[in-house]
Amino acid sequence: MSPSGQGAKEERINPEASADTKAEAIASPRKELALAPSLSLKEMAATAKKLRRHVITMIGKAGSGHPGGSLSAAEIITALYFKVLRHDPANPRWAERDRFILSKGHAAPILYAALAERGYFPGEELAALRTLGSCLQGHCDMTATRGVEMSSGSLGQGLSFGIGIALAGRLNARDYRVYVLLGDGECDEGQVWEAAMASAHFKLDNLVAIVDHNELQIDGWNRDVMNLEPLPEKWKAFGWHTIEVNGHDLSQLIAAFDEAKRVRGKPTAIIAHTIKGKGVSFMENNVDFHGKAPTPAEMEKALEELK
Ligand SMILES: Cc1ncc(C[n+]2csc(CCOP(=O)(O)OP(=O)(O)O)c2C)c(N)n1
Ligand SMILES: [Mg+2]
Repeated sequence: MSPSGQGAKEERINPEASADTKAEAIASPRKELALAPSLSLKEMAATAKKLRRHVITMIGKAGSGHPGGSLSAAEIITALYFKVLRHDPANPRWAERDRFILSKGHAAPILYAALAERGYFPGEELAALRTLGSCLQGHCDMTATRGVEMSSGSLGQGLSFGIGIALAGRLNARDYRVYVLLGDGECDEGQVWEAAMASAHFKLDNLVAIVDHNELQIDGWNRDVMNLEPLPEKWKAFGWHTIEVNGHDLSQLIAAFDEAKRVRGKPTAIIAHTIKGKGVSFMENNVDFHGKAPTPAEMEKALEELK
């Protein structure tokens, strides 16, 4: 859709848009922001481990939460928040920021850990996970937490929300990008596929869906609950540029995000093969830790493994 002739609508959708920024965005290539810490892959791997330690400590202290799907996403979240996203923790509502939407909202602890490490709020807040009145609720609450873009937890909705933001970006001639992290079990939801179809229909090349493909959901293996395969072929058939990566390999993830930036005329799906509970031996591939906190003894053992 042409950005011209949309003035009245644009102002309604996004009153922050100014004529100057619109012209700039159209004329020049996307400006990256030099705010991301320039970390080596080794330092990023250490960061992912640090985020995992936060997840264990937060959920252990809270006595409830979802460790499995938080741990499987540690490298995905690290790649995004420490490398890929154009964002400014000092200005979470910056109009030009890339948007990250955690559609699998039960994995909030891994997002909170990254937001704290990037300075959206003090790290001490992490200890208040799931307590009454805390800014860190069990599932994402955009009204409570600085840096959270969407209230999520009811699975299936994040991609639709992402489409809205991606379309608004196009209407307002902004060059931000939109990233949505989905669970693979979440892909059982019909709304995901309606959104997948719409994203391709609208040729949203500013939209990236990442599927945390850890093969497990709440009740067991996907293949037993609802067979999803062949998952990459399904995204392709829905019109998406599709990339498969090892979701624990930061260089593969970063390369996939770079590739997605170069794709024109279609959205990109990154199928990230991961291990649920990754990094803690007794949680790995263990459905029991989908939504169960470690006991104090388990917490100690987990933190020992994550040293
Ligand atoms: C609409 C909806 N139905 C059911 C649930 C309950 N629920 C929470 S997590 C989950 C399983 C999600 O599995 P997956 O998307 O694979 O997440 P991950 O393995 O990454 O934790 C379910 C069914 C929910 N949150 N929302
Ligand atoms: Mg899963």
